[in-house]
Formats: sequence, structure tokens, C-alpha cells
Amino acid sequence: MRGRWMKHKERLAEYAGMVEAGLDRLLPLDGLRQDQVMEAMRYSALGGGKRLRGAFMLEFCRISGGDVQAALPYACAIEMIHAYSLIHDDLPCMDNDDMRRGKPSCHRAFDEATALLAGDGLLNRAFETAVSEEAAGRLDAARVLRLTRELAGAAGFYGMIGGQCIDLAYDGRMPDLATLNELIALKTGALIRVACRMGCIAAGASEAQIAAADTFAARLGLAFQIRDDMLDVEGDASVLGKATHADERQGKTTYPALLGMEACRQEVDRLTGEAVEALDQFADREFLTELAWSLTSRLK
Ligand code: GRG
Repeated sequence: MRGRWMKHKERLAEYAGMVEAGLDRLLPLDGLRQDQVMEAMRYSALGGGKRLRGAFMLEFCRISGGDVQAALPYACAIEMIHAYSLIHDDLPCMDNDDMRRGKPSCHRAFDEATALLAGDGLLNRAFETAVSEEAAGRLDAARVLRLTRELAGAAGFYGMIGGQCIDLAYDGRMPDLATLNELIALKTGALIRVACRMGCIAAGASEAQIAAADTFAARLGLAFQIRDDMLDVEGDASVLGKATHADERQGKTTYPALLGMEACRQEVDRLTGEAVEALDQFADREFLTELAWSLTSRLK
């Protein structure tokens, strides 16, 4: 089991390397007057992060028989949106976190105004990338349209931003489990779901396969957030690259607070099992299966 995962780790590293190189190229420093913001965009988007969303997109594309190189700009676009959400999430008006990915958060390394603009810059650059000649030139127009529409929906009011809105609305109040599940399905789940869906869409997979990828990601997204909440309680800040006990300090309702740690552990396993079952639609599912199970005991 462990040996198999070591083999798959190499594929994850390969995908991460592809995304990193893509982001480096798509976020160039051109000697412009406004380069301070591009520096902040690069600071937050490059050199860190597990690249799980990008890897999910590329792997679903591969196992659906698609061209991984053609999907790469979209994987980079998803990671740009993820990086933007982390920059804004760390701002004093949101979670007010000083550390991210083992270094000062963007507004700490630069300043608040630059961090705000860097987040906005990454969000816009993601969509510029999605419809760029490089991306759109390799896929037919209907696929480009659907990929871009799905990405916009998942990042927006009906997706990730919607989740953040519900989160803010419950500041100082305790949501019940159903509300917390709904909030997390949007805030964390929407981007993970769209990454998996987009991999299938880029490859021209069947609607049944897109639905299966969606179910995999919805279950995994929830398990991922529960594990994230657990790491805030029992994780090591130096491994995590950010402060622990931040949820408690901010009075946030988390899964450990609602369920307790042991029930969280069981939920992570149960949801991951359900996620893996949904992969039945795909013949070549070993990497995603191993990756999903490895996330149940992740330390960062
Ligand atoms: C428009 C102000 C404004 C905000 C954008 C902030 C925001 C909307 C949404 C918050 C989204 C968010 C931070 C969700 C948390 C999801 C989560 C568990 C992130 C950590 O993901 P990892 O572990 O991170 O994959 P790495 O660093 O590995 O990429």
C-alpha cells in the first residue's frame, strides 16, 4: 500500500511541476510600472501549495482519454483562483492570518492594497488564460465555453464566494451541521468539484463520467475540509506553514467543535470511501484512489 503510494507520489510531483512551470510562464514580470502587483501575484501563486486542484484536473483529463497539455492552462487557471482566494481569505477583513504556505501571507509580505489587487489580478488572469489563444486554440469552442462557464460559476456567488458569504454571516454564531456542510460544499467543495469536472470536460468525457467525477470531488472536498479542521487542532504549525488553533481564536464553528475528533476521523474515512466508490466509471482509477486515501492522513 505504502509502496504503491510512493509510486503515485511521483505522478503528483509531475503534475505539480507542470502547473508550477505553467504559472511561471502565465504570470510574467515584464518590467511594467505595475509590476509590484505581479510580484505579489507570483509570490502567492508560485513556490508553494500541494497543487491538488490542478492535479485533479489533469488526472481526470488523462483517465478520460484527453490531452493533458491542452488541459494545462485550465489547471493553471484553477490554481490562480485558488491562490487568489487564499490571499483574500488571509486579509485582515477576513481571517487576518499572518502566515500562509510557510511564509508571510501576501498582505504581510507586501501591503493590504497590493494583496487585494494581487487577488483581483489572479482572478482576472485566470479567465484571461481560460479564453487565451493558447488554451482555446487546442480545444473546440463549445468545450472552451463550457470550461470557462463552469469555472466562473464555481468561483463565484453560487460557488466559493457564496460559501464565504455564509461563513461571514455566521461570524459569532454556531451553524448546525447541515449549514456547515452547505457552507463547506461551496467554500471548499466548489473549486475541487470544478477541477475534477473540468478535467473530464476538457477530454470530452461522457455526462455519466462528469457526474461521477463530481460525486468523487463533493465527497472528497468535505473530507478534505474536515481533515483541514482537524489539522488546525492537532497539526504542527511548522509543517502546515500557517498558525494552528486559528479557528478557535476566531471563534469559528468547525467539524471538531461540532462532532469531536474521533467522529471527524470516522467521517473522513467514510466520505473518502464514498468518493473512491464513485470512480467506478473510470477504468484507470488507481492514482486517484491512492491520492484520495493519502489525504485522510495528510499532515499539511
Ligand atoms: C472575494 C473577498 C473575496 C474572497 C474570495 C476568500 C474566499 C472568497 C473564499 C475562501 C476560500 C477558502 C480559503 C477556502 C478554504 C479551502 C481550503 C481548505 C484551502 C486550503 O487548500 P490546500 O490545503 O492549500 O489545498 P494549498 O496551500 O496546498 O494550495
